[in-house]
Amino acid sequence: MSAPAVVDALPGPFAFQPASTALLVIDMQRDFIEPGGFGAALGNDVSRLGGIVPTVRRLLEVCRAAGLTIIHTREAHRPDLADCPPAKRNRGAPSLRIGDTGPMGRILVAGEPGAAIIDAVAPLPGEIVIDKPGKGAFYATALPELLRHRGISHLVFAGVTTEVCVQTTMREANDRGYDCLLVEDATESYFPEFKRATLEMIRAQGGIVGWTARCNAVEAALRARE
Ligand code: C5J
Repeated sequence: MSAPAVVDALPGPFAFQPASTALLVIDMQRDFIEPGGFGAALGNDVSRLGGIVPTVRRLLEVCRAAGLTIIHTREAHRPDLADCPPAKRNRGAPSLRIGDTGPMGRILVAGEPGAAIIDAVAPLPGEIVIDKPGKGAFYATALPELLRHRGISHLVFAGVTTEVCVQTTMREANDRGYDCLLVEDATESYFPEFKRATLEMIRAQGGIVGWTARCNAVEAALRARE
């Protein structure tokens, strides 16, 4: 077996073999990043999220070149909303609820313009795209089987939002035995304090949920193997 990539991470080095590692890019969708979507309907300033797009794009390029499995997720429901619990749809007081029609089509519904991944980080042909009805990507999806069939043991995380779908999926993965790295500058939240707290709680107590590192550190680790 060739030498692993070793990332300068916190709370310590994160070592992985590209062939048994997947990059999970969580929910880089118009509904969260652009005005008029789900994030905005919940009252959030969505402009913060656009700042990570160049870094997510760079991370994708680096991981593609190194041969990692690339997986994109979308939070998206069936058009009949059969997979959207009423508790989720009725929560809070958004200006538009899941399934309502907004400027980018029906909110968080698969196939609608708003549910699409933004062009700058769009999946390439052949990359895996998973629609998930929950916050966590392991719930009610084929992700567990996909990872098992490919012999994946390590996961690198990017996407939005840090403390909701990214953290939920990372915790699901951690409990299933995956070693997980969250790329600090390739994830964002509507709430900077929630992002900061999430990064800290993930890597606290010796990495109780996993590791964190900047994109440059992942890139340097992969280049060192070349
Ligand atoms: C949210 C997500 N924030 N992708 N979804 O509702 O984090």
